[in-house]
Amino acid sequence: MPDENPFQTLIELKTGVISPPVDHVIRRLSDIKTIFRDRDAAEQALTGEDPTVYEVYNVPVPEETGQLQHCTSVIHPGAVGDEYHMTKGHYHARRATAEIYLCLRGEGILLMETEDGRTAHLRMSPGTMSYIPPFWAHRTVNTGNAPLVFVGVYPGNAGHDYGSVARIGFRQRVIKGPDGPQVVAEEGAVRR
Ligand code: M6P
Ligand code: ZN
Repeated sequence: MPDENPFQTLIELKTGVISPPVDHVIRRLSDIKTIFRDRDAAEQALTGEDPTVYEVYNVPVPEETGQLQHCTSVIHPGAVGDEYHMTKGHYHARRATAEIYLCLRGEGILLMETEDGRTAHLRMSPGTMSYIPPFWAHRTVNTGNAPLVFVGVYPGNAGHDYGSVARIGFRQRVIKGPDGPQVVAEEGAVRR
């Protein structure tokens, strides 16, 4: 029996802000500094202000099968050393769950990989709708000069597993190359 009512939120397309106000997560550089390859550049950046790297606006929905989590993410432009601002990245705790990203603003690259070593990436720009299949870890990188704003939709019971990415790291990075953003293989061993 239905025990919930339909509802609607409004996304400000330029900023990604959702109203009425929803859960708001702010990730500052101090929270995620270890994800960047140039640790010295990260420490150097932290001697000044502690910049906001990205924000997530999460519409609260029960974490249950059948539900659809949905949120906006806003990755602010910038870099740590030669590496663009990016999200922590995660697998879904329930691995067999997919996700869709609809880009509203900005330019970016969606990095993906599987536990058995496959890698992929997709360019994001306004209007692109990217499909992250089940079992693929995902991390989003802002390669432009404006905020990268996108909507994410995923199963209610998917959950976030950050531990695996933190332990293993991502096999690909996006760095500033002479001709623009470059996707490069992570140097050295996969585990660190
Ligand atoms: C997208 C979705 C969210 C995720 C957010 C930030 O909006 O995938 O589920 O939380 O990006 O990414 P992360 O959780 O890896 O920091
Ligand atoms: Zn996800």
